[in-house]
Amino acid sequence: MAVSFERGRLELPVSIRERIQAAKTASVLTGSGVSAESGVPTFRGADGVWSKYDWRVLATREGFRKDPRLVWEWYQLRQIEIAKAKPNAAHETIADMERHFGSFAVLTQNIDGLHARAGSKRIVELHGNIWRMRCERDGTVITTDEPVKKIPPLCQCGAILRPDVVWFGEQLPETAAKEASEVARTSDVMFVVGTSAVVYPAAALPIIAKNSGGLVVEVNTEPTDISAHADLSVIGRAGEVMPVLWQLIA
Ligand code: BV8
Repeated sequence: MAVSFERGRLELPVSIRERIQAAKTASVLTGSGVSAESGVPTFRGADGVWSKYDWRVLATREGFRKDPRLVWEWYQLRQIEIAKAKPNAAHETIADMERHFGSFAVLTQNIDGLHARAGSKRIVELHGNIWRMRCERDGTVITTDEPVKKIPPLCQCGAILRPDVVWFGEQLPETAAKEASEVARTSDVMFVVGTSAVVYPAAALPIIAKNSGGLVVEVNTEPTDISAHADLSVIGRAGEVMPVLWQLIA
């Protein structure tokens, strides 16, 4: 069922509200759309990142091997942008929601760290984190809180460090993938916020939740590939919808 969020008003069906209020376990799957109102660009859609940059060059291991400097320049640019961004009302509402349910997890495809900055505690980072870099030779992992200075950054073993993110064609971190599937299987309700649901295996998580008997509530500015599977699909901006939706429930 699709409902639109007009002039700050949301018609939440009683059956949906009651199922969420009765939920013991809950999860939120987020994509770049949840950070859009914080000024972080999304990937797809009209002026998305992939309409300007070639993912084969910038978001694959082959691209990094070919030109680590270029890839680091792109991640440095994004670090500078993300450093200026602040969590928005959607991130803050999701942090509030965690305190309400017995068991709660944020499953994010985002690498911007904004959920943690908003106060969320249990976060499964499916695609890594832009503030971490790692050495593929000796396993060193370095966390920074400011944009990388020297490009490309070197490990003390001499090898070039890479961003600790998941590129296309790379497996998700095993622990994150396992935990996310377990969370999806056991969620009485999964909120799916700001993702186009085209990138797998993350996009399969709402289907796993649905097939396991969970309620799926989507919040997006437009319909997506999983809208047909959602019990409720709210068309609106996450930063505006999430606080109102949560107020109707909590
Ligand atoms: C894997 C890096 C096993 C981090 C990203 C061919 C070769 C190799 C692999 C594949 C292949 N074909 C298919 C695959 C699998 C591939 C895949 O799914 N491709 C898709 C595109 C078809 N997946 C993978 O490669 C994954 N690994 O499968 O390993 C394997 C191994 C070998 C071979 C095969 C398989 C790894 C995927 C991770 C890729 N990493 N980025 C970074 O730099 O950020 S991709 C990128 O997409 C980000 O991670 C991002 O998080 C992710 C998903 O995008 P979204 O977050 O959903 O963002 P998007 O812009 O798409 O959508 C935003 C949504 O928000 C929109 O719906 C919009 O309407 C909405 N919105 C906008 N504003 C708002 C809003 N909603 C609410 N409020 C708003 N204000």
